[in-house]
Amino acid sequence: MIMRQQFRVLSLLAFVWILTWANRCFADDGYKLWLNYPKINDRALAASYTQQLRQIYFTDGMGKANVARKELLLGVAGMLQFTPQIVKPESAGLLVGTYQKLPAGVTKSLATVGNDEGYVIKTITANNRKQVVIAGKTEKGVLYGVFNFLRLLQTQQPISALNINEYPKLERRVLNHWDNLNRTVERGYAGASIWNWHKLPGYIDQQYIDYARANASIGINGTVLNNVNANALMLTPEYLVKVKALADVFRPYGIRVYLSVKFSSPIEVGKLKTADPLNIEVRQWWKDKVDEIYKYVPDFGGFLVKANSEGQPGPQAYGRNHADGANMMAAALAPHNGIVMWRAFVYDSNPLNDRAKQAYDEFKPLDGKFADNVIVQVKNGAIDFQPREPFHPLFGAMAKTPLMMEFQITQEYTGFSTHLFYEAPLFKEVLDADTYAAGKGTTVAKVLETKPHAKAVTGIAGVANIGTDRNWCGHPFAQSNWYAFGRMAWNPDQSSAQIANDWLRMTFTNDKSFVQPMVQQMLASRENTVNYMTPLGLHHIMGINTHYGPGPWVDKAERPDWTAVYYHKADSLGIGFDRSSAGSKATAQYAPQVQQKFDNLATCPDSNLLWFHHLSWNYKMRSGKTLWFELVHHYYEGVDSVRRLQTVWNGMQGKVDREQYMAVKQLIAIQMEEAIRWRDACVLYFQTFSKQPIPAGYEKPLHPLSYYRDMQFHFAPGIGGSI
Ligand code: BDP
Repeated sequence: MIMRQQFRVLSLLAFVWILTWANRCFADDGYKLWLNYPKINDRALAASYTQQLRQIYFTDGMGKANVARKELLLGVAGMLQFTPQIVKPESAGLLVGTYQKLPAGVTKSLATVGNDEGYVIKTITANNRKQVVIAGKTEKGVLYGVFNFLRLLQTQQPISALNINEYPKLERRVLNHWDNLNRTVERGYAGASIWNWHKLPGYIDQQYIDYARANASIGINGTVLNNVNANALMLTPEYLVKVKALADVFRPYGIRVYLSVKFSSPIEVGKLKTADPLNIEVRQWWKDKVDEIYKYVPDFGGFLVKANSEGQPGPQAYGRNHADGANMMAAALAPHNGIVMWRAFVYDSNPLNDRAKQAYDEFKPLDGKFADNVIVQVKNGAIDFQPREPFHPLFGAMAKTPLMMEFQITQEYTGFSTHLFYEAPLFKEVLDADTYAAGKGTTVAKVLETKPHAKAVTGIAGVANIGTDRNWCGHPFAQSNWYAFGRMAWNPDQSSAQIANDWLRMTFTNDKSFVQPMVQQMLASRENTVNYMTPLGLHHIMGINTHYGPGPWVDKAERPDWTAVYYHKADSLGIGFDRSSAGSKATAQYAPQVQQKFDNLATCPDSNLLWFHHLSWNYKMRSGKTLWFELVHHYYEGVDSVRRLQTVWNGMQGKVDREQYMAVKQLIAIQMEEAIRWRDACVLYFQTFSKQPIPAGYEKPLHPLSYYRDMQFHFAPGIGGSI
């Protein structure tokens, strides 16, 4: 008898062990992103959801192949572990569909939605019970509504009194892939390009479908498939048939395909002698090419163009301007409702006294000269996606031209995919910045949302951080940047904290003892990196070419504005780029209120100080410290904050999946090393000018400056080129 009992206990233990082991083997590798629908263990909550969702009604047209229906059922099966019954509207706890197809009795109790992509989710009382209705104006709206509803379940919100009315504030919410045809990704840190051009169009990878699902879940509705440093081959039938295959996969998820095009394509592909935008043959070539593209992809979105920038061909080679170039393509696209996203990231000629002024100088005179279907895509700041930049002056200067924001989701300048850097606060800082263009309160977000003319389109773009790494983005937390970009593109008013909170719950766990401290760490992470890389307004002091690691000493490059010394201007007297009215006068590109704020040392924020001013090492800061001391302090604070992050994360063991836990733990250790390297290299380098000691109380740098200068990083990732 005793033997038998012992045997039972032993078998039970073995069973538990096998389960635990199996669980480890099938650990979370991050592939499912925030669409991992784990079982809800809170019994009471699961029971209340189950009661509401047991019976579902889908309107006509939402048959088994409908992607919103599939996603909803997938989510319910995962979180609640059952398959709902599909019933008539009267018997349903949840009704899902487009307005016009829902029973009139139901729609009459719903508010109408803002636009074609909008939806409402409302709990109503009808047929003697509570019914939840997800109603979209169009099928796309329904899809977005379903994803929002799933988010409520994923984040364990009550659904008994819902009254949600949502619509996107910006129309074109697109990812820009800097993916090359040979599958390298320019500034990509998560493996190769997910587009397997060689196997397309015959082979549709499941990852394409999951990519579309993930994008739709956060409201992204467009994707530019290829690098802005474009290869003209993209426009040949060989590739267009592949583009069509991807467009067909994405269409049900409301995602349109766009292409980056090379300005010289008429020469390279069309064998013409010129690409002059005013040449009749060239114009005809683009028209014919665009007509051809629409035969493959009837809902093709349009072109993204990098011209006369970093060696890319453009209209200026023919004595024409950006508007001439953009309008030529716009004319070809207009009959199909396609658009041109023309980039303002230009700095082709001599940087003269300040590269930061170039885009404004070239584009401001063209305000109002662009065709109706052109939108000018402007990077968040005037230099280049630095950890911190003041908002780009063009946002306050183009009243007659639709402008589109370009953020960089991939972490080219913010630690590749090794550093935990949550970008939402960076996005938010720029979106909330006041341009004063049409008086106080004309924030950058408002500028983006406002249509300067009736036919204008609005939009926002993010340079994608996606690759073939199993977890898509390289760092588990880099997924939060893809996620946050989508959520903020939908509604720039959302808070970084709310988005972080949702993402953490959906990706890892609803456990508050995990979520709350990690929201704080995510929110702090942007400033942490600014501190150990480029505090007080410093910028562009990274390694040359690869942009990896510190390189404040870089003083030789093909062009002066590719060096670091051009930007920090450290000398025995002080440090910083004088862009004030007494210097390069870049501040004059802002509205007078903003200009004054940045010009005046009393009002210029510390965070932008050395962006706008060259100050002596002994300049007295607001804190009372000298500039030198303050600078050192920020570098050390940056490293200390990574230590804090490390401690908090170490305490998360057991709260999240082990594989994810270990991945982040190892990455933070690397981040720590790199943060120390940034700090030590920069402090030692700037010390050669300040000639002042590192104040007492700060740990000594690990190595002499020469050690950091001599470090080599062969094959650091992310170098692409237009191949
Ligand atoms: C820079 C990148 C370069 C891109 C360029 C761009 O280093 O690889 O081609 O931006 O946006 O930051 O065109």
